[in-house]
Amino acid sequence: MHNAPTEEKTVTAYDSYLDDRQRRAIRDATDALVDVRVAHVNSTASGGGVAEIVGSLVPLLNDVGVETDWLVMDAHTEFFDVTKAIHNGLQGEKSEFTDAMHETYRPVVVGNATDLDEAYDVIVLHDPQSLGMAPTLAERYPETTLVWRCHIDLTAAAPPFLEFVQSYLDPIDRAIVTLPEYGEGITGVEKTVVHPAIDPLTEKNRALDGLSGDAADAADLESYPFDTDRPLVVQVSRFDPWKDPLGVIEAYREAKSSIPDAQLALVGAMPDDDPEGIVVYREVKEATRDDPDVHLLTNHPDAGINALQRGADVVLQKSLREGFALTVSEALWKGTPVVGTNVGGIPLQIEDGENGYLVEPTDIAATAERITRLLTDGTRKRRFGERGREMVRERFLLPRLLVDYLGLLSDVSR
Ligand code: UPG
Repeated sequence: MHNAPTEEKTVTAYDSYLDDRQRRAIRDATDALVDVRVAHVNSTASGGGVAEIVGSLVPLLNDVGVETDWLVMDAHTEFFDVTKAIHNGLQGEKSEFTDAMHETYRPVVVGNATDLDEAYDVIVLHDPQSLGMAPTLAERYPETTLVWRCHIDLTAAAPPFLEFVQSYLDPIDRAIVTLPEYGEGITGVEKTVVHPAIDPLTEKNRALDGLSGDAADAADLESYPFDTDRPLVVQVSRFDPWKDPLGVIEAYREAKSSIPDAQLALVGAMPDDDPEGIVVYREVKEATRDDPDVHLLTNHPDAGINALQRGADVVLQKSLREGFALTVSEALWKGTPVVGTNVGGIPLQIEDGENGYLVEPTDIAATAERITRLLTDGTRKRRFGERGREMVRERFLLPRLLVDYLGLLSDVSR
C-alpha cells in the first residue's frame, strides 16, 4: 500500500456551511478522538466517487485533530478485472464468482494487509476491493476496529457475490451503507447509514473565479469544440455500463429530433481500478463517430468538469444502478437541473418536478421528453437549479459528512 497525496484543508474554511449543532458535534467528537489514529483504504487515488470523498475527508479529519492517513492498495490489472466483476455482480449482473477469481483476489488483499506496518485504532476499508484485507488485518492487529464502507447498492446483488462479501464480514465491526436497504442482504455486522457528500471548495465545485493557467483554460467553455450559444446536455460519469452512456446517446438523439440545435458532452474518467472504462469508451466512440454534435471528453481536469456542469442546460445521470451519484449533487450545487433515473441514491437528491426529473432507466422516451422540457423552458430550468442548490447545501456537503464520520469514529472507538 502507499500513501495517497492529500491537500491541506481547514475546517474554518467551511464554517459558513456549518450550523451550531454541527460545530458543537465537531468539538465534542474531536475531544473524544484525540489519541485515535485512523486510516482510510481504497483502490485508487483519483477518478471516481470514492477517491473524491476520501481525498476531501482525510485532510479535514486531520485538521480537526484526528490523525488520519489515506492508503491506496497496490494491485495489478488482473486484480482490478476481478474486482470490477465483483462490483458488477454486486450491482446485479448475473455471473459466476469462480475459484480462479478468488485466487487472483486473495493474494493481493493479503499482501496489502501484510504490508501495513503501522497500527491504527480504526481502519475504514472502502468497497469490495479492500474488504478482503479484513481477516489478515484482524489477525495482525486484533485491537484495531475495522469498518467497511460500501458505496454500492447491494439490493439486487447476485448471490455468489453477496456470499463473497459476507465471507469477509466476520472481522468487520461496522458496515457503512448509503441507504438502509443496501445493508439488508448482509448479516452479522452492525450497520450505519451515511449519505455521501461533495466538497464545495474544490476546484470541481467552487465558484469559477480567480482561476489561472491550465485551470482557467479548462474552465473556458469558449475553447471547447461545441457551440456555447446552443443547448448543451452533459453527463459526467466513468465510462461504465451501469452509467448507461449508450442510453444517454439514445435519449439525447430523441430529444434532438425536437431540438435540432442540441449538443451532448459525455465526460468520463478511466480510473486505474476500472479496466472496463476503455472498452465502454470505444463502444461510445463507435456509436457517435458520425455525430459532430456529440463530444467525448476523457480524463478531464476538475475546473473543466466544473465549467461543464455549470454551463450545461441539463445534466443527465442515466444510471441503471447507482449507490448515490456525487455527479447529481455536483450539478445541482451549480444550479443546473438534473434528469436522473429513479434508482439507488439518485431519488435522495432529485425531487421529481422540483429540482429535476426522475425517469425509469429503460424509458428513453420519458428521458428525452424531460430533457426537451428543460431545454425549452428557461424559467423552469432556473427555478429547478435554485432549489437544487439549496437542497445540496442542506444535505449533501462535506461538513455534514465530516460530522457523520466523527460521530461514527467516536462510536466505534468507545
Ligand atoms: N469524475 C471526474 N471525471 C470524469 C468523470 C467523473 O472527475 O471524467 C468524478 C465526478 O465528478 C464525481 C466522481 O468522479 O466526483 C464520480 O462519482 P459518482 O458519481 O458518485 O460515481 P462512482 O465513481 O461510480 O462512485 C461510487 C458509486 C456512487 C457513489 C460513490 C460515493 O458508484 O454511486 O456516489 O461511489 O459513494
